[in-house]
Amino acid sequence: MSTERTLVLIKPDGVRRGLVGEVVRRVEAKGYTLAALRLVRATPDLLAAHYAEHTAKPFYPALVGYMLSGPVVALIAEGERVVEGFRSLAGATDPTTAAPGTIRGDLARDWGSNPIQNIVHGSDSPASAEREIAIWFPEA
Ligand code: DAT
Ligand code: MG
Repeated sequence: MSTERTLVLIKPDGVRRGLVGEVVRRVEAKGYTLAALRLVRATPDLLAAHYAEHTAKPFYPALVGYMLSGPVVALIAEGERVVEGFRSLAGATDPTTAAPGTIRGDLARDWGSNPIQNIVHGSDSPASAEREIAIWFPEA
């Protein structure tokens, strides 16, 4: 692999609120290349693989319910240090305290519901990215 890749998910709240274009715009405006993009309905098995590190956490059932609540947009973004770069664009996990200027800081908030709804997922390391890309884009 010459260029680094990351997996971005626009979660069901992002799709429902019409924010697909805005998220993709930010990825493109930053200068990263889109290598693949698709609208997907997650399944419990797919989410168990994707969130393997979280399946034992108390918030996991609520997280799965949220991720199954509507379609998700999955995309692969490419570019030097894109994993770190997209995490920086996405902002902190908690949308209330995510910095203004970030996707979560600008577009997400606490709705008083479990789990945290924060619009996007971004892989947290190049190794996670390749693992997650194989789950969401088995042909890539
Ligand atoms: P991130 O998405 O910033 O990598 P993570 O991997 O720790 O965060 O958690 C995955 C998702 O699970 C996160 O985007 C929102 C949800 N989540 C994390 N911690 C939570 C908690 N304590 N309560 C409810 N939902 C949580
Ligand atoms: Mg994570």
